[in-house]
Amino acid sequence: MDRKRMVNEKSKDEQLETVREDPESEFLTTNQGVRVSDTDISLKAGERGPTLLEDFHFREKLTHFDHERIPERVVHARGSGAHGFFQVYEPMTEYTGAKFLQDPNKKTPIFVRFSTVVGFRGSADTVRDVRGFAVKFYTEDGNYDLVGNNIPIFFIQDAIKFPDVVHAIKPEQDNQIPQASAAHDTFWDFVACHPETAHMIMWVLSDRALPRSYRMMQGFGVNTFRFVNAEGKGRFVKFHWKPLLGIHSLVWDETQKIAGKDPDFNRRDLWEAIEMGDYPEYEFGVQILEEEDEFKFDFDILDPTKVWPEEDVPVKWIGKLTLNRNPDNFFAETEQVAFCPANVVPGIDFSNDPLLQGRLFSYLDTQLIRLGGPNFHEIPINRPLAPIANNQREGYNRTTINKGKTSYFPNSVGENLPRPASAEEDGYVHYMEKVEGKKIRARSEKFKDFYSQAKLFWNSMSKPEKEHIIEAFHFEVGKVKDKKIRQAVVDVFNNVDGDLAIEIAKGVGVPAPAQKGGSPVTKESPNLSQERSEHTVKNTIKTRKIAILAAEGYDHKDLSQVMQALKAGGANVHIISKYQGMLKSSKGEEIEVDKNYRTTASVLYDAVYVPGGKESIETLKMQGDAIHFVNEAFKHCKPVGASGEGVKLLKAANLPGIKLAGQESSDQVVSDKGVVTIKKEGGSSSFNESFTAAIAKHRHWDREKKEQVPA
Ligand code: HDD
Repeated sequence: MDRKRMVNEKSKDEQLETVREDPESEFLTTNQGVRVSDTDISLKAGERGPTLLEDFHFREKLTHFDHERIPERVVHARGSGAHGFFQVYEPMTEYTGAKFLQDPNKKTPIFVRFSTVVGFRGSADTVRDVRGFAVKFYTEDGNYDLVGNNIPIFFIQDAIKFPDVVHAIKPEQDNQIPQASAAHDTFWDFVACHPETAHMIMWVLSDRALPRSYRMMQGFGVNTFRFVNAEGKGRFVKFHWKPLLGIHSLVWDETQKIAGKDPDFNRRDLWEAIEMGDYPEYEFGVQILEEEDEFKFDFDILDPTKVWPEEDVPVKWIGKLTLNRNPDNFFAETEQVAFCPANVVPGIDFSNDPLLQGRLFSYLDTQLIRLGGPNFHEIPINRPLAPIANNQREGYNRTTINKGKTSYFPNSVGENLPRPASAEEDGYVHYMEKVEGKKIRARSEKFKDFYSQAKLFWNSMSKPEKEHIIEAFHFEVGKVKDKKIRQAVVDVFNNVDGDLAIEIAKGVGVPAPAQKGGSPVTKESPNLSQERSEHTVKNTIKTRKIAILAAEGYDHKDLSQVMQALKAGGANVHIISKYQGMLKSSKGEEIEVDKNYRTTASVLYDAVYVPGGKESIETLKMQGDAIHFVNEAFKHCKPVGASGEGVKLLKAANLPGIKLAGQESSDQVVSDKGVVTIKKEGGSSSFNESFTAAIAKHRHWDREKKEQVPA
């Protein structure tokens, strides 16, 4: 008897279709299916009389509403989901028996949920935080969950400390302040008391914690797992996701402003990209380590606060994930989806990483309270495509109607079924690792090196990235009220890099360490840096959002040809003006305004362009909003372009240290630190090329005088 079902790209969608309801095709009914004749006025004893208990529709409607909330996730409460599929590039038979990693023609359905960690369900998207990157693969062998983050390491080494770190970082227990932020006393006290956090803190204070988009961030399995092939040979692995659009971040000032202007920024970005057919794609990578190499490194490969530097263990890119469908219902899918790192399929196994070992317990446990009992695997989004057959019965919300007499094994009444499967029949057989040791509460010696990789990370950063980390320390630790904690943090980071500690101290009002310290590590690993990483794509403007500022009397030819060039490169372009509606060009053509200054802001765009048109520019020069738009984009190191009269708006904005088109011949493009200008109006392919190249770079950090801009 073969328990297999064929799985293809559509299988999950088809399964979900069986429970979808189309609201438009039905009369309004109660939950008992009785058609309702009035849902606006409750049943009363007389027009002005009391409401009657017998109004079953009223009672059902309110009762249901009263019970509509379930507990939010204790961490990762705010998230956004999407459907898609996964395809492997070539058979991975040598390394793993996992079926979904064998056939390049097979598309395995997946559901992904991206999340922030600390904030409540309604908190803003763009806070400084780790992002969750959880993928559920609906494989023919059952569900496989890869529950990762966008940072490859973790705060702590042992799961027993998870409640402590989460309590410390969440809003403080007496007053529930602050929301979705690590910038408070209890968290930094935790850091100072736990130097094992040093490496993770470097990542969390880096640009990694401010992703421009879920579509532009990496993902990591973090823990060490195992691949096991059909012969039973095991190898250690670490998992990676790499976005095909490159790895890009926001800047801190921008994230704070976006949190007010559009708290759904990342959620909206993901939703809109999928709606527009700009399907996010990520390559799947594995670092594979032979068992005999387990002790070859100066770190312990089971320590989740350490990376395996890509220079030492290269990433093998083995497949691709595509997100191509938005959920139909946020609650049913994104809220009720339940991930668990213990959900593995034959060919994938665990390591003794002590953080992972605890995770294997915690997720199922948390779902029991969050989703109200042990039957949450029956919720459609969680239901595997592989058939379920076991003797587990009953419990809250059981929907399966198990037929037959028996609910135990072995049995003679029910033909001894369902029975365990052998390895040949795809039964999951745990990897037979030899383990011996005393029962002991201890960690291995190499776990105690807390600083070498924090220093490796610091060494690998570009200059602007280092500056951002220092500024982040100034913000986060500067908000700590207790001076002792601020000092203790400086002292911890003096073990990483003495100069860094001096810089932190300078910003947070405590003395630099008496003795300059630091880890002796001099090595660099460029792929740890977003700016230096070979994974950071800087040759496409696909899906970038570009603002065009214009007013009545704009130059239509100028605007249209730049807009067309940007659209041809795959960018999304918005016309922005004081009022929505139609704008008239200098020659009478018309164009529709997408947003006005009240409904948008420069922080919601990747670049800004100002076309010519004398009258339009005269108007814009008198609008503080337009000048501010340009200034703010400039300050956030975004590409800024202008042509013809448009250059005059940039002049009025007073961009410090920037050369604009002026003296040159009219068709010469002037490109200075991402500010691209040309005197001529009406189109130039060389302008389009330079501006496109500037946008593809995403940010231009070399604007040394940007601090002078009052935005
Ligand atoms: Fe966790 C949720 C990722 C350590 C306990 N975790 C959760 C989610 C992600 C991660 C992405 C959200 C899943 C979703 O979208 O529903 N967690 C990680 C990573 C970790 C990690 C990459 C480090 C390697 N987590 C970790 C530890 C524990 C937990 C050490 C406990 C011992 N995590 C949980 C949890 C959550 C959770 C309490 C909250 C909601 C849920 O599980 O479903 O069980």
